[in-house]
Amino acid sequence: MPHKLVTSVVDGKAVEGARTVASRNPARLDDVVAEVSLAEATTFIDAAASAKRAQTAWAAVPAPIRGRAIAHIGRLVEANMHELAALVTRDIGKPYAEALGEVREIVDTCDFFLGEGRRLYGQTVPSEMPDKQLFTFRNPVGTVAIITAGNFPVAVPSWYIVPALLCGNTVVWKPAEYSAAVSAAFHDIFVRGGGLPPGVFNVVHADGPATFSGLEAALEAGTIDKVGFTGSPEVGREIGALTGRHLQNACLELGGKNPLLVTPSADLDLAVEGALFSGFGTAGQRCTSLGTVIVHETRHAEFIERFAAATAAATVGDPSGEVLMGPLLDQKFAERYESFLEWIQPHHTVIGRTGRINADNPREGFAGDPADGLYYHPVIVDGVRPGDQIFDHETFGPIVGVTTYSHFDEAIELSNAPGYGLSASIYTSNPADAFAFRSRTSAGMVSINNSTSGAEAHLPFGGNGKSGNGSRQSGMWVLDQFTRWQSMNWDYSGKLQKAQMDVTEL
Ligand code: UN1
Repeated sequence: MPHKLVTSVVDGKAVEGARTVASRNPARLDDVVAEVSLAEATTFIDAAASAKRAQTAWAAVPAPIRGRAIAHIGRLVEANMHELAALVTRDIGKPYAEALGEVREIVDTCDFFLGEGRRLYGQTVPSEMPDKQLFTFRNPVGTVAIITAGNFPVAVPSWYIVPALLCGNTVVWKPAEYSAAVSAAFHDIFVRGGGLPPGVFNVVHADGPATFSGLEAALEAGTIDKVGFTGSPEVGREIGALTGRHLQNACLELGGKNPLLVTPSADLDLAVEGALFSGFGTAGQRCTSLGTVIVHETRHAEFIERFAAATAAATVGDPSGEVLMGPLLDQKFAERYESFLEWIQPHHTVIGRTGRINADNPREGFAGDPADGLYYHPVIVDGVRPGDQIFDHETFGPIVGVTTYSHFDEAIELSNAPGYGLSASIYTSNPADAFAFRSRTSAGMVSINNSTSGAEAHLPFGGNGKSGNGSRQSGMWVLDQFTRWQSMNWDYSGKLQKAQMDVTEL
């Protein structure tokens, strides 16, 4: 298949970098999806300056008209849904049905925010003095740098970019290098669909070091006012430190080590289905993927037996077909995942085969169709405990730990022990357990009798602890990321009334 050169777009113009890298289809490594021209730090700096220049005029467009631009973008995405989803599948190996769901999430996000353009409410507030009125307004933050991962190459960026634009901000987007082809298609649809003037939405394809130095210089120059980042906790800490030094509060959405509790009253069929989907769907590469099943000791044997059988029957293979999981995202992730496999300890019971699927004998271990890509076996590791790396850290791959508990308090403690706090679920038919879990989990998102994955586009999305700094995306909650409150008071008494000093006493 032909592949194209993907370049950065700054101020409406294509900008090439000094070197190119190939972005490959992880399901067929000989399929080069795009050659990506990698930008230097200066391109990022130029993009931020261009966003800054474009921002005043964009903010002056009435919010309902910006909402109309978002509506047009949503329609164009919808009209190109299948092509975009097929490109997601080819670029990162996400099974087609999931890729289509991901593209639909952009449409959902546009649907939500097109109305927000007519609703970007402020308040009228009573004053403590007569003949004086108080008001609040939402102002755009200014210019926004968005740095996103490639596991959700279009839905998650839309969670930032759609509300940022709607609120009157301009954007510099740095997508993952390994999802450059679909990122370029997304950018093109947004700019064309929204009729966005040059500089309003810039895209910079760059590696980590160029992005970091470009971002630092732009923060220094005052051309970036807000940073949104979805990615690993390690990089999130660096972004948090960098933005903190510039007195900014980044929106950080980081990883998860998401627990799933199976209580004595759980419906085991449902729990197994949920564990299978959130453990191995997207090959375990969602930030909401299942990390550890915490199962009551009386249900452990039965759960393991059923979960192992369901996993053995799961289809691994060509993501353009109907499979539970395709390949890992990219060579870099495959290598990282392989190093995590070394965390398996002698006291663990490994169910299934670890590592790459053997192309010569694909049915060895769990079933699979390896083709010539980054296919791995789904694996269950029973007997993990706090202190084991596999219990404590996110693996970002198709591996699920299992541990047991005897008392409910112990289950809660185990579920919070790794120090993340993104998504957590409990399977129970006891409402008291469900509500106790909700109030005691560290997670920002809780599921009752549902898997850890599958957030909807209009609910607050985000985590605590190592999963983020408490910022929330999606729905009306994200407006607080992309606007700043301004207050105004208007005194029409014709005299100086001094707050706190001239208050009428009752
Ligand atoms: C992510 O992995 O970065 O809830 C986001 C879910 C998805 C979003 C995951 N809708 O699993």
